[in-house]
Amino acid sequence: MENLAAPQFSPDLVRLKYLATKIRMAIIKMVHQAQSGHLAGALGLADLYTALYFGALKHHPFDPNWSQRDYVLVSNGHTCPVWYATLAEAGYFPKVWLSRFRQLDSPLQGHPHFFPKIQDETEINQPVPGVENTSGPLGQGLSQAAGLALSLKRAQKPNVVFCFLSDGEHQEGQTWEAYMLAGQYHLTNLVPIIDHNNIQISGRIDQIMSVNPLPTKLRAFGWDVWQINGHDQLEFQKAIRLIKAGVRRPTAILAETISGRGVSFMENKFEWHGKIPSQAEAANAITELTTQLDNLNYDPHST
Ligand SMILES: Cc1ncc(C[n+]2csc(CCOP(=O)(O)OP(=O)(O)O)c2C)c(N)n1
Ligand SMILES: [Mg+2]
Repeated sequence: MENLAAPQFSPDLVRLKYLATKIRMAIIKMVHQAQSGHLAGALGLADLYTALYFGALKHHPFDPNWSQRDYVLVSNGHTCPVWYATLAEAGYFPKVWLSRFRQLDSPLQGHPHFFPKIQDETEINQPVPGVENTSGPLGQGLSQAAGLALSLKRAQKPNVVFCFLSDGEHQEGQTWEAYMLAGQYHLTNLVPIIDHNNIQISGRIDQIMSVNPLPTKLRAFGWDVWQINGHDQLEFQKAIRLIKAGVRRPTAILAETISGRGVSFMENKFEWHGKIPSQAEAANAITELTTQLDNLNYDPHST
């Protein structure tokens, strides 16, 4: 029987929404199980991560170091539940790893660690397939990404470097040094993806120390800015396609997002930046997400 509640989306979009909802469920489970971690930013980024890894990115999950890949670096490391859940969903490593998030002997630490190769016998030093940089101290990731993009450009390599950043990180001076360098060296192979959710750890960004207007500031540093709805996955994929096709100046994607997206009682509330849900809250969140999944009426085995 036809599901009358099912929204009318294109088949591609239904698949992306299905994957993003599954990833949100994994995020809730990981943080609740670990009794530690960051939910709001991770849930808000699920649509962007899904759109990137399932359609826009040049990559091979089974060959993470493929020389022609696009690189993904993450500067706002506390949002890593969304990165780990997306990498697992894409096939970079087994999903069972997610259940050991933030455990002492787990490769999936609370902030991502990059190991180029196994350092010693201890499990914690295993590289996480797909993780290309270490993060946690905010404000550093764009410098890592700009250095990588500059070296790729000098070697005349075509790889593109994506870098996820939070809006809170734009309160850090080092972020602007990296924009300045990339503007000066015309790094059109570097694509910052800014999570503009207007929350940080203890309140609303515009009330604590506003970073706005970001487009005006970025343009002054030699950048073009594409402002998108961070939950419109097809708009995001289109922006990436156009940037990859060639741009006049380095171009950043400014994604307007809703923190906690997908769980009604977490949306737009800075308190959920790093709060751990109770048993009842986690169960309610999973119930809401399950309803969203059911309403999509998507059969993952149909494609
Ligand atoms: C250099 C540095 N200072 C402080 C922190 C602690 N901290 C972790 S997340 C965070 C909030 C920053 O805001 P944003 O990254 O926008 O958070 P979100 O939108 O994901 O809640 C802070 C202050 C940190 N990780 N690194
Ligand atoms: Mg923020």
